[in-house]
Amino acid sequence: MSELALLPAVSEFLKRQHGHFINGQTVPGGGKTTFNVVNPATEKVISTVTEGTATEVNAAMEAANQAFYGAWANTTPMERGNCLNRLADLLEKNLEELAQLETMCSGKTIQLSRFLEIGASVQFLRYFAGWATKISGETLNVSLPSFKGEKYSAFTQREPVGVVAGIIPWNFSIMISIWKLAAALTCGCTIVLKPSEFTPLTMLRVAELAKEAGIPDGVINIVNGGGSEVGSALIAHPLCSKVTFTGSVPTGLAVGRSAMEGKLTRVTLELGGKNGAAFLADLPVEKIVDGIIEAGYLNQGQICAAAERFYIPSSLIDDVLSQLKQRLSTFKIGSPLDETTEMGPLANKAHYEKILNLFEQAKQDGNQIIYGGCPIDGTGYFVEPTIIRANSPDDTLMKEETFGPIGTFLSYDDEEELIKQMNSTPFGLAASLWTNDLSKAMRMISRIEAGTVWVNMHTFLDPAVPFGGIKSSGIGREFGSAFIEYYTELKSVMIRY
Ligand code: TXE
Repeated sequence: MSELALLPAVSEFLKRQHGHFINGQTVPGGGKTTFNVVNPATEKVISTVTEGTATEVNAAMEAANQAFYGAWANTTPMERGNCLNRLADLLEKNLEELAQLETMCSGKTIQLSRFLEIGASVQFLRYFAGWATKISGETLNVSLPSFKGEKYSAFTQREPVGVVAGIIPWNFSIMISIWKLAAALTCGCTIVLKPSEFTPLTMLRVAELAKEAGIPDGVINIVNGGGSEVGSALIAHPLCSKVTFTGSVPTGLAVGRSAMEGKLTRVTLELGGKNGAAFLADLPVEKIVDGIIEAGYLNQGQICAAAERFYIPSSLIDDVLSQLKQRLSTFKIGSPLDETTEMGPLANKAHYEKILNLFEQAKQDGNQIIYGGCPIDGTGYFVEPTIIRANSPDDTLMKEETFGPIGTFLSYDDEEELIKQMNSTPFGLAASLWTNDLSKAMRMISRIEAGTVWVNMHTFLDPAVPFGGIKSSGIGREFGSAFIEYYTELKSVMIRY
């Protein structure tokens, strides 16, 4: 197979001078600074974007605030849901254009862009659309004494928090934006999104589709630019009522601090970590190998919930690693625009350099590199899928998030020790347990410190199932009904009569 030809709409879109999307309009931006969007597969500049300034940040926040008290407040819950459903229809209609655009910016294989960035976004939009008509409070029994026959009634109601600032990483620029946008809009909030400076384009196109879907001007705004400029200005803005962030742990800590510092702005942080996957000895080796590939290597490992620490029974580890090596050696690595490619480049140069440093670190720690551990010669930020056998739980690659196609392995003999190892991290986003012994799995689940525990699966995010981290992997939950708490305030009403 060869590379897909870009759709004319994609080539045209890339040629435009990009900036922002504010109050229903595409805005080139008045700032003097521009930054380049680089295709990580070719290292070529494919587009330029004007960096946002205080002017765009202010205009976007003002527009979102006006829509919050105006057009969006006047929209019925049913119509809010309909808007999200119409946006889902338009994403489906423009699936190929959006998928190609995203692949050009992030290096994600075209199949993943189609299936996850757009396909899953459509599902999430439809799920959240359904919530618009179902967000409600409760009636309460009051226990105050009645001296003169007076009576009381009390109820709670959920009210949207206001203007939300959504700060988005580069690994799933559409899907993660949609999680935040759909949650905000269905609750009656409006949003200003700041995409990552590495993947600033596709949401600009999605915002145009949102307008076509009939979402009123100002409800969705996009301001592009750097984290310490645009990102922190959004958080500090007086009209910002809530921050929702997905990204790295150090940036998440800084975002959380600045949100709290100014005016106790509500904040949800979905951070990464160092997720563990534990395989029990009852499983056949082939099933373990399938599980490792599913858990650790999808999208070049650039998934916050991906597993990075793998625990394998001592009796099986040699066979597992030798079969895994064989399987990884057959991976088709190449252009992400080729439909048969299984592994594309890393998403950007900074991340590529970080991964090369981690390969060096593994060597310095005396780890055994069973497979990979090198960049791939030629153009593009390609690295080999890598298997590392660690010596101890204290090795760097057992502790630090790589966010790359690197599985680090330790063997174990004792299941009590295994639980201890799984929990020996300051992080707790997700974990998986792999076994046919469901009774054993059920007993282990509650002992594993993670926001999500998968059994015989990994990295499946379903709109109905809450997602978020414990320990240093974050605060708050997305999806399910849990998200409502984070986008609404609970108002209590008491009436004496
Ligand atoms: O992420 P950041 P970066 C890891 C991955 C990667 C490393 C750095 O290992 O190599 O983090 O990537 C915005 N105030 N992950 O720098 O810094 C920033 O502009 C407000 C794992 O891209 O977390 C971007 O929009 N915003 C991770 C977003 O925050 C700020 C996913 C995320 O950037 C800001 C991505 C500030 N002070 C990278 N500084 C995961 N686990 O999901 C930056 N930003």
